[in-house]
Amino acid sequence: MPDYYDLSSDNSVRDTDDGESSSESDDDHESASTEGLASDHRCILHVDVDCFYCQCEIQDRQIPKDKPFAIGQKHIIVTCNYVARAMGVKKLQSRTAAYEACPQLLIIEGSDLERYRIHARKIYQTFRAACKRVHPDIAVRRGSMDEMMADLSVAIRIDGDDRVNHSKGTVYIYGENDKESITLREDQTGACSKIVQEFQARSLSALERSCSERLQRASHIALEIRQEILQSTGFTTTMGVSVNPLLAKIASGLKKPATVNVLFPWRSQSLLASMPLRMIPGVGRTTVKALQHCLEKNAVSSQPSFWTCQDLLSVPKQNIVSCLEQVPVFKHSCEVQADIILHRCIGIDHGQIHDDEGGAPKTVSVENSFRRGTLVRKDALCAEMEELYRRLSRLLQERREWSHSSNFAYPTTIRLTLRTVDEKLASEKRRPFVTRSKQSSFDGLAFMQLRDPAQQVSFLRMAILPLLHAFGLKSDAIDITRASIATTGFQDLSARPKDSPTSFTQPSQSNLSTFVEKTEHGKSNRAKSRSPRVALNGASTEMSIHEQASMFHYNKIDPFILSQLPPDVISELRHVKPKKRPRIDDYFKRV
Ligand code: DCP
Ligand code: MG
Ligand code: MG
Repeated sequence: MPDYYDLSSDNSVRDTDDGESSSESDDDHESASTEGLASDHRCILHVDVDCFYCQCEIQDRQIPKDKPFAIGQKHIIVTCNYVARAMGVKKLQSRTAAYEACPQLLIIEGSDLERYRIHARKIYQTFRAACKRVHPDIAVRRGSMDEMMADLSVAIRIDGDDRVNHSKGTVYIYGENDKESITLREDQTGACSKIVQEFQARSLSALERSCSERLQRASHIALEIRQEILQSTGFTTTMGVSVNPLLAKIASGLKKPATVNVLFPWRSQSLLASMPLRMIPGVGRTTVKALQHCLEKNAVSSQPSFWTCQDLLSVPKQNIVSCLEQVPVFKHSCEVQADIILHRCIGIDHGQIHDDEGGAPKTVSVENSFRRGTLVRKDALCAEMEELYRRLSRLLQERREWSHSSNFAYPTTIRLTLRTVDEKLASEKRRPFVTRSKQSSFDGLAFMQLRDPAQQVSFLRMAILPLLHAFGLKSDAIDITRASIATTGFQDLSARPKDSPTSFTQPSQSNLSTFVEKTEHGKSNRAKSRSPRVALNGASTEMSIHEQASMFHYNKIDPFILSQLPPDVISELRHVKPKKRPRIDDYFKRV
């Protein structure tokens, strides 16, 4: 499940008002008072596009809306339309299981994400523009490809706002009926909670009444925005409205598709208690694995098929902290992380929506995975990389569309990540993989100025080959299961001095010689490159950017890799013009 805000920079865990973190007894977690939750004066909107890839296909290929169909990637289906869901097909199911549920299911191949990304960008831009029209100070942020959030608080006026009367459509408010039945499903694991809740009528406190009024007004703004997205892009979306990002996201999953759902915080407790723990942002596979031991120790039922938030809340906090110490990324912040997770389990989330100023991705990356034992030679890896260069080049051009000319952005760092099988770990681990990364500076400006796709590909190749060399792989004794290339550090380089675009800026020697190696657990070890140092000796300033870049990179290439490249590529790299074929006259001259 994607996160909506970066946990690592999450400022959400302030010490709570009552200083609970120091005074709390170990086995008595704070319970969220409904008054406390209602005192969060925010109105957060979370938007998720309904069966996103399927709607893209309906638009691009005119597939009939009533046909059950799914999008396939490798051996699974990543999503399916709501017609197929009504027949029992589920997201992230194996193809076989999907066909069993619905034999007439049409599966469309969806490995090429390019079209989906373009639709996603249009939807986000429409959403963003709609929010800014409501109020220019609304902070808007993109989440995963089909998700976005906005903090509508600044736009909520209680007095003199007649929006409620004019907006069209209905809003679903969880808990308005005496009895509610909701299914919460975590897609990755298939964990599924069926929650049946009876609500007793009770009068609301003043704080709750004011919160209820604000959220209902926010829901009418949401209806208008939803309508605008539908009209401009043709996509239906489901929206969740609540007092914080966590509850807004849960709200958008309550009733799908094409609805606006409001979750009042005082009605969230029973939902959260039975919710699969994996649905809490920041609680992924690794975290649950680390918590497994203490969850089992405190489990009420002997063998639950999945853990819920309630299960975690029954574990003493100190035990949770000790378990989190095993997760390398949490090692130095396990106390804080335990608080974040426990707070989220009771619906508290102080995470802010920071405006992303247009939503251009911070990283553009491509990756491919391979079955174990199939990519065992370095030359085969080089061949596979060619496809990644082509895809990355297309994506970087596409990202350009996100940036307006005023903040035209260029990547300044390139990173190669390889996941290899470590035979030494094979006896102890089911997944004996080691993930390592190498990165170096990248002249995004020079790259973006190349217009010819073939030149862009060779530019990327030249940037990646030294990194590949730095891995020190053996030529015929490797086992790669995943390769990815990422470009990051997007900056506005258009402000460079006027003469710069025509001259290749040589990266500083320290940048060139330093690679950052990252282990699976995110540790960074600065390591000296093993590639030879070279300078742009004698490179003429008259040379084109591409020529200079290529010359520069050519000298850095591992001789082994060079030997694997086709002669035309080598000559292109060296900028050695192919020898003129001798003509008959030449022979006469020699004589
Ligand atoms: N996706 C994917 N792999 C995953 C999860 C999702 O490729 N593990 C893709 C397919 C989805 C898209 O991302 O269409 C958005 O994911 P959602 O979880 O939002 O699923 P949908 O939009 O398809 O369905 P829903 O209507 O439930 O939101
Ligand atoms: Mg979706
Ligand atoms: Mg989604």
